Amino acid sequence: MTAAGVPCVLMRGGTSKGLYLLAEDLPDAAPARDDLLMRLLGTPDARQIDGLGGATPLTSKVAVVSRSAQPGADIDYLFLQVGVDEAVVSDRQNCGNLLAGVGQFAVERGLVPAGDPETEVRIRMVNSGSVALTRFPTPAGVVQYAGDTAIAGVPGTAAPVVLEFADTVGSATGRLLPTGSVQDVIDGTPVTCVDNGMPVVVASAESFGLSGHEPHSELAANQQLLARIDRLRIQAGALMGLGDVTTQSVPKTTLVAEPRDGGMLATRTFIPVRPHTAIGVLGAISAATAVRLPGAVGHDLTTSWPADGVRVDIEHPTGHLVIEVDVDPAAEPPTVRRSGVVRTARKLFDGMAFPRG
Ligand code: NQM
Repeated sequence: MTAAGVPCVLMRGGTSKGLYLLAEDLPDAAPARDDLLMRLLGTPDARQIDGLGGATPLTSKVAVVSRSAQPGADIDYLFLQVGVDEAVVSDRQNCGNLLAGVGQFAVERGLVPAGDPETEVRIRMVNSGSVALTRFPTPAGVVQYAGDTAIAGVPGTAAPVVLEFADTVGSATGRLLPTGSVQDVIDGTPVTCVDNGMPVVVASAESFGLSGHEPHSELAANQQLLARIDRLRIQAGALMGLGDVTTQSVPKTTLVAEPRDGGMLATRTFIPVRPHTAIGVLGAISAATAVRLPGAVGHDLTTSWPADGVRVDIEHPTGHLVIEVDVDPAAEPPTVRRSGVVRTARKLFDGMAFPRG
């Protein structure tokens, strides 16, 4: 007998891909919901051969969307990171990439009305409680995915999706500097642990014997490096108040270095242990926030940055991510006024998905 189908959209959001579902189409109880999502994506299995997952953390993601009851928000977006080879589903992080498709999904499912020529949707990111604003083209009230905006890591072009963030500080930990220090030393490695939308451990590539410009494949093949990253982030997670993060998707680790390609900061990011082919949106915002703070690891890399500038051009293994982060590093403690990014998204499939029985 075939299990009942679940209505869902498969969408690329930024440099990630995942299933977008209405909360009302999923079981209310988290264990039953997570079990269903794992059966839809084909988890646990390194190839996710019997499901819709793409066999990497960046393509094993879910957005659960509903109308919001919170004043100041139109819809609620719960992000769930679904394991690939491990049977885990985590709600402990945001995803700024899947976020890029949430507004369009909400319009197409009738949760919010479309404007003309564009629509703005205020999205409560349930994982952290903060509200993001998304703006995308809807000429004549119809979502337009095609456009001429290119983002690194995605072939071709698509319609621009503007994302603006506020109140991202302490998304998972409650504090911008969750260890209480701007710099800590873990196993002899200086780190800055930060949380401005994503808990991230920032370390210098040099302290790992790297240039920070290695291709993704070289990092992915370096088992010693990955084991060291894992040890570091497990200890950092405990220091950041996240408890035992052994099976959790946060904190991420970002290694920083001098830029080489006209950007402002070179990065190599691990999510949480596998290397990222690019860098996450909120991960980038957090890493850029960290290096702006005097005393932080990587602050020496920012000496040529404009003191009051908000635009940060971040180099990553497949190109650049340009973000905006407005930080007041002189405040005590340092404050973040706002941040933002331009992404694109594309609907790939809309229909019924059938979970493994
Ligand atoms: O940091 C990857 C991604 C992400 C998360 C990850 C993200 C973000 O590239 O906002 O988008 O850090 O696991 O999609």
